[in-house]
Amino acid sequence: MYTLIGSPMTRASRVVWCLEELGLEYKIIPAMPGSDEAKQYNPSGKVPALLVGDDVIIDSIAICQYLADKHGGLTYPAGTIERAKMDSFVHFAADEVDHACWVWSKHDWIYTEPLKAENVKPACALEFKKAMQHLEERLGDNKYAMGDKFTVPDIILGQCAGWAEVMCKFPIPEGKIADYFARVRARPAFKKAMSARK
Ligand SMILES: N[C@@H](CCC(=O)N[C@@H](CS)C(=O)NCC(=O)O)C(=O)O
Repeated sequence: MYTLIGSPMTRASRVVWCLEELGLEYKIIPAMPGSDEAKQYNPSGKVPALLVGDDVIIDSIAICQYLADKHGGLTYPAGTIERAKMDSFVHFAADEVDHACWVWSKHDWIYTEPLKAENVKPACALEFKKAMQHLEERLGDNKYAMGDKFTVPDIILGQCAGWAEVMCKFPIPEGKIADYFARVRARPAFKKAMSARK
């Protein structure tokens, strides 16, 4: 039984999705970002965090990759070409896609007014658009990032898609990209992760 720290309204939803994909037992302590409860587990107050015995793992991607490695699903063995290519997708998701959504969010509803900079949000929308063009090239005709196998980057990209569309109002390109996001988000484990938000 794993204990996940973090409201499922946050990046903790990635971990819930991962836990569901792997068929693992878990409970959620729905701590809000920056709360005293979150700081009990991660001094920065950031969520998610995962309790593993006496250890705490922080960062949604590190947690998902740990679970995937430990339970032998959603990934490839370290040191293989497939793993390197999969990790490259994960870094793309974090650097190009999550980053655009995160900076947009800071300049929309997280920062106080004096910290919000003009033109940052349109710049984030542009970065997201460029990322989607790159994603389309990288996906080709693949079903998932790595082909027929659903892996960790599909979770990160799939969660970012909802964030981008619903919160940031970034347009999702029709065709291969919209179809890819619809495909990953149609998975039963994603639907269970979304139901944890209610
Ligand atoms: N790279 C980290 C980012 C964690 C993060 O920033 N989480 C947000 C909620 S989605 C948070 O806790 N924000 C509070 C803060 O930045 O102080 C991850 O993927 O877990």
